[in-house]
Amino acid sequence: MNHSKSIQAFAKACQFIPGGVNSPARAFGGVGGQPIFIARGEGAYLVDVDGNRHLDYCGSWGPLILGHSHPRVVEAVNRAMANGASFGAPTELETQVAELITKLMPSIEMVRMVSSGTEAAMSAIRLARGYTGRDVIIKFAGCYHGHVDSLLVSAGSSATTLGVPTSPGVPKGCTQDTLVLRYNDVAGLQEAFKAKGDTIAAVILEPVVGNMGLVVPTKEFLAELRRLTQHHGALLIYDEVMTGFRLALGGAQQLQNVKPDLTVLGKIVGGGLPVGAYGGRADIMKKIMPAGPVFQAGTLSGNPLAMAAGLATLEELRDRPPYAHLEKLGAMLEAGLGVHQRVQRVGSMWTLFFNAEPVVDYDSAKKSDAAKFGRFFWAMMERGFYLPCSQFEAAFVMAVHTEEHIRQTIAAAREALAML
Ligand code: KE4
Repeated sequence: MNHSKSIQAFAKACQFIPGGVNSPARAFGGVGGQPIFIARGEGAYLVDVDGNRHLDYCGSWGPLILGHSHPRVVEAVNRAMANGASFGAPTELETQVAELITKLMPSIEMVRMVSSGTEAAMSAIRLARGYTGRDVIIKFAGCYHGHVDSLLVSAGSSATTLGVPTSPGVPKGCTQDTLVLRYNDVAGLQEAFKAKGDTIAAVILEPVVGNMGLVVPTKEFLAELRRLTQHHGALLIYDEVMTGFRLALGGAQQLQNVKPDLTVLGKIVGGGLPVGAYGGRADIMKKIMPAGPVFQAGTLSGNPLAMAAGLATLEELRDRPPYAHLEKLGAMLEAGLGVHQRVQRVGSMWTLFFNAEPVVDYDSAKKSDAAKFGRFFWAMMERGFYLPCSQFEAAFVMAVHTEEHIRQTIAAAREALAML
């Protein structure tokens, strides 16, 4: 596969952009080589600047559950653009998106739009502390909630891929109230609440983890988490930036039958445009300014173009739910790849692990052979399949993928694995 134009594009980008990319997750740091520059997306495919077509399993890291350039989304954004990009004043479109979110995720009684998952997580943490009057936040090693100072501790995703799970530049003061526990560790959770229960403002987690690679919570872990937070007056925050509207129309909380106090959203809720959101119980959300004293603001929060893309995406998912199709394709892929390698999957989120053991937390995830994943990544790339460029990420089946796509992927993976 010829990548000469991508190589030129990367060299030029590196003159003006740190590392040549606007997010380290795209830097191919976990797989070696240089990033491919994309010219356009077409349904299930990416077309790069050298004209190579790639069957896409990254989907912009999750937002594009409907596939690239979905007609309903393109039409909605064009219509919105014709009316003007942004007003710095409220529009009815924002209310439509907010109302639809509350219908699709009943635990969300009120919701505030922001412009990224990071901003949503940061705001939810501030709100939890403002509402409870407490400071301690519990997160889990390997989970990633965006580059929030207070949560950039033992963070997954590209922080792990590039070896900085706790970043320089984050002062101790920002993380002194962040307690990092082991995912799926019920005893650790019980000890933490026994020791600090009345100081804990909230627990935030990925209810199905994508950022260690795909890790599934045990039922006991989720049940004890809900029981302990309720008992100690701490808030349970579900970070559904990746799982929201992906694992079910109502997200992981619908699948797990858990009612979190706050939910953090991103990715799909923006349909590929910059949207984050946080929402939950009305009594908590009413603490957010101007209704309450907890400050949060944003020039482009609820931006009309982003709202149009998000609304079109959510309405399409409501009108023609793709979840049975996504489950069927995901199960096909798991069965086909699982013969050769460990595959961990929930619905359309999956990770092929180079790891002899089940991956249940950050320690077990880090035992994966990331170098071997890198060789697999490039072997699949050369065969026309674009995977997330890290062992510590989830891949995504899109609604526009077909059974034939899955068969082609399994055949290519068999070949690629045989030559590693
Ligand atoms: P953003 O700020 O990137 O919109 O969202 C942060 C975030 C929050 N919570 C979860 C569960 C997330 O997965 C993310 C972002 N995910 C990564 C990929 N795993 C985004 C890719 C990137 O950083 O470029």
